[in-house]
Amino acid sequence: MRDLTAVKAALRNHRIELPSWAFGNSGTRFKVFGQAGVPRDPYEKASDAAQVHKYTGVAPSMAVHIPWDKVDDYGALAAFAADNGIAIGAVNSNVFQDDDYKLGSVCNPDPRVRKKALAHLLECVDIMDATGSRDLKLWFGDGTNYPGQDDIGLRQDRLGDALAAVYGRLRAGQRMLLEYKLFEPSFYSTDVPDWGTGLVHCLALGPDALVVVDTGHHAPGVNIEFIVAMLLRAGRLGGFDFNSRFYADDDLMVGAADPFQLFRIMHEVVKADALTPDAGVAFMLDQCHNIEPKIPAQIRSVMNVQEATAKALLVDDSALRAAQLDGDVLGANAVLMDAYNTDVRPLLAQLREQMGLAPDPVAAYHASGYGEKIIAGRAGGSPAGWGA
Ligand code: RM4
Ligand code: MN
Repeated sequence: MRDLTAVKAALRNHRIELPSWAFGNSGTRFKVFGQAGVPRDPYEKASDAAQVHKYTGVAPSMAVHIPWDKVDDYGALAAFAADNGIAIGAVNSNVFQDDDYKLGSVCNPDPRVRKKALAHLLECVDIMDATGSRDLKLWFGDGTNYPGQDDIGLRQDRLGDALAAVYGRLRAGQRMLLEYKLFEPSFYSTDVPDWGTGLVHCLALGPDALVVVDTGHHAPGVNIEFIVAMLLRAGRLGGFDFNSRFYADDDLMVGAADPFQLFRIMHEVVKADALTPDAGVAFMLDQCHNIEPKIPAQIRSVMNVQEATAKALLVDDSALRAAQLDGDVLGANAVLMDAYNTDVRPLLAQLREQMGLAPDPVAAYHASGYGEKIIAGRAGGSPAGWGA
């Protein structure tokens, strides 16, 4: 059992980044169910994200997605966020929603389309300069639907060229986070389908190119914590896009489908001493709240990450190591399960009180009246959404 003061200090310093798109309307390809009070622009998204930070104390930044969060003056957006107690975090590119990208973006066989996609990625770096963001997060929907449709190797060459151009444009202190996803929107081949492909590209680029693990982007049954351990060993884990899935890329609340998996992932992070902000792992949420209210869902998600992290911090490392070295299979497993089965909610409630926060963030949010205020105040205009 770790020293509880140290556990609380680690939880207090942990930072979780919120996605701007979680506050806008979202849905499936069947239907987007609009909600009342949804932000109409990135400023209102930042106000909502600030609420999540206000009640959790550990979510001081909001990632943006371009062009969904396009504004005239990114410096002004960053200043507005700062006035509200948060920062603008990772800048996410979007090269998957333009008619030109039907056959891909940076891997497209048409050089005109590749050039257009690259220009967008470079524009995202300009935005980072203005917002002071450290991370550029790249996810490509590129791929093919039919065998023979395009050349797998040539597409990798095109990808490598684009990544090198973007990497070369980064300034000191800026990083490129490359995300992989098994399938969808492409169904036969995806150009960055797995962590191996991501890592190969990052290794070719340089030390500021790192892999992002989106927990919803694997085949069912994949041992995600193994991937996390391997990327940490290689010094190439740039961060997480946390969410949970029952089937494919469901983008449900992290910790909802499989809290044990989240604990196992956080156990690898804690073992590698990668929890503190200076370790360089960005703990981001990438979720959509299609049927549930968005701000409380984000608060709940932050709490779920905190609970898994607290349990991971409670693992008795020396007992675990002793059992492992003894070949004590059941003993080692019992040490891990003891930590997982600990109810950490009282510990987290106590920590929040020590941080000057309400012990129950969801209840405190509901009591604040903010939800009613935005429903009344955001009546006109068009609600933000992901426009699919
Ligand atoms: C993608 C990927 C990206 C996210 C978008 C919304 O599937 O997960 O990280 O920016 O969805
Ligand atoms: Mn993601």
